[in-house]
Amino acid sequence: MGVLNVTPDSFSDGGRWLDADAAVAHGLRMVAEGADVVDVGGESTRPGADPVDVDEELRRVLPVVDALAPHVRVSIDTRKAEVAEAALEAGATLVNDVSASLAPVAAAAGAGWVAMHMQGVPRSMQVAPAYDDVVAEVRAFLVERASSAGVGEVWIDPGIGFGKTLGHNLALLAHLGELVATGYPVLVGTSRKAFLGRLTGGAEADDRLEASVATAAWALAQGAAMVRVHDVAPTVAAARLLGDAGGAGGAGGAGGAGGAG
Ligand code: PMM
Repeated sequence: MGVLNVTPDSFSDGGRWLDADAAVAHGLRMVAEGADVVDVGGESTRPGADPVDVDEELRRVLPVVDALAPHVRVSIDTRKAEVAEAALEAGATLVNDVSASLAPVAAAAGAGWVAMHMQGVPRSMQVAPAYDDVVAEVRAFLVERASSAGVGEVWIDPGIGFGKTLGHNLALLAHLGELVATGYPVLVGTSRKAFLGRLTGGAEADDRLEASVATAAWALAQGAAMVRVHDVAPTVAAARLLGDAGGAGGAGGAGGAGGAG
């Protein structure tokens, strides 16, 4: 899943694809590089981000969804029912839902749905994340949402960085197998995230490529069925390498990033 943020303020690519033509061109480039899905988002969910109103979010995403949908599976990354509905009408077929609350919208349209775990809301979620047992709590939340969704195609996502400390993120990655064991296909997004900066001695978002690819490969090897990434070509190369080596639980399966070579 290639990330396409049509926003002025996303943490790593904010402002780069705000122009619809540039965004579409970038989406097509990711398809050429091997993305199976392009995830279009018009509201940044980075820690501390301000919410965007519906009209502005629609203005950002709809032309891009419309232009990309004939070429690739498009997911719409939104927390708003109106935006999800309009994007599905424009050709998106997957709702990437960081609020884990839009199942009825996906169900009504016969679309797929990604339920992501988040503790709190983006504006304040990194202030004081707290869990007794992060893996058990995230797993229970996702299974509850997924099993009551009434949607045919449900993905679950631990929401790396969404109301989580470095320790919480690492625990979820280390125990990803517990999410895979639920039987729902697992999506994981580590790409360029802040915890990778901390692990690599303060690397800025643009300098987190190796850490992003390494953690994506780790997730695939643990059985994740899809990874959400900014850098499609190197991630597909890593996924193929894992597939060739027989080491990726998810890279060769349905929805795997690039498939096994
Ligand atoms: N991360 C971001 C946005 N949307 N969706 C899912 N399903 N999983 C994620 O981990 C996720 C997401 C934040 O990253 P960005 O600002 O680079 O898009």
